[in-house]
Amino acid sequence: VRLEEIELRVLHLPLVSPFTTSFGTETVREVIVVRARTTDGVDGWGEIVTQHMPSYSSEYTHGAWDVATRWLAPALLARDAIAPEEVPAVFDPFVGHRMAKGGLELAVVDAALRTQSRSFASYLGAERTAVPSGVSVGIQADPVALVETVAGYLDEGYVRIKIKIRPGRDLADTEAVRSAFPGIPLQVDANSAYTLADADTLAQLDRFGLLLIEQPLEEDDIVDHAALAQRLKTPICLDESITSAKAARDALALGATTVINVKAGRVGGYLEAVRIADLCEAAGIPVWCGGMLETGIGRAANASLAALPAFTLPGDVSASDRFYARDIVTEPAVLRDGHVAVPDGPGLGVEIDADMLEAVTVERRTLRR
Ligand code: OSB
Ligand code: MG
Repeated sequence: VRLEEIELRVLHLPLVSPFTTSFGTETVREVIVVRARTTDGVDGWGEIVTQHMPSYSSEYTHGAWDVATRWLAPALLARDAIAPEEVPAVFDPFVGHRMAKGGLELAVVDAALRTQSRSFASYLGAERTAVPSGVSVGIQADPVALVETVAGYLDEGYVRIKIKIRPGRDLADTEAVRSAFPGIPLQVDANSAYTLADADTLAQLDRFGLLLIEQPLEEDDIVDHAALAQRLKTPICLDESITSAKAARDALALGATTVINVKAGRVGGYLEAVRIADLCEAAGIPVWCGGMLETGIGRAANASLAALPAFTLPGDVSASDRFYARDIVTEPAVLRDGHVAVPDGPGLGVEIDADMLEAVTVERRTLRR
């Protein structure tokens, strides 16, 4: 495609309930939406999944905004024409900022695929038409409230529950959910809140028959994760640490992880995410699709990614209404029989709700070639 302009918007989307993790509480999802317009007037959409603060990773909204408007978008607009597969090379001179790169890449891919009337799912190699849907449940006021919240999601049909934990809110919370729902597929996510010194506490999670524990230690604690893996029966699944296909290969080689959470934003885009899925599939490592409280844009893209054969565990691909009363797309993801449908229309297969997009935009910038 030949790009005419790139528009970036910061959105503030209210959440239906506060989302609490070991790193903080969010009540409004601050996120960046990208629109890439071709010289033929076709719009492609992407989403930069940074949050307000650099707390999940070093990236955050206005850091992404700066690098995208100052460096990344101008580099795309300087190209005469560009194919989706060429985007990573255009971004290669700029170190890091993977979420910013991933969101811009998605907009270019979407524009190209809409031009060709081809779906994102088929472009990625998806084989399923719907994906099993798990839900990520934030830390609640107490274990009783947590059990109530989980019961609500199970009633809706979610096929796998993930609860957030942090020091002091781990064993009792997990025990409460496990004893209320003995048979459900259950996993926990620590978002880097522990150190190797907590190994004894984390080993006590073994008795709850968890599918996995997600990212107990810090992003660069690869060797410590390998040491922790020796002390746990519960499989370790890295999230924050897997920043690229290379990082995934290294973590697997060192025995730091036996399951991988793939998030396109964290690894710099969907093309790199597919590479990670491919290498895990070749190594016999289970993979699932993580989430970053995506709007309908990223949610459609995640459903397509999760439909690849390598994705053998249910992902955090929930219905839009788990987070938002109204989405910025006209046909938000819904839960049906525990599954979310994989869009099959051109590009991401969703249309933007222009009124809603406008209503939640708090900042906007357009760059032209
Ligand atoms: O660690 O998976 C995570 C949300 C924001 C940042 C990090 C994480 C999460 C989630 C929510 O767990 C996943 C979702 O979008 O449903
Ligand atoms: Mg996680």
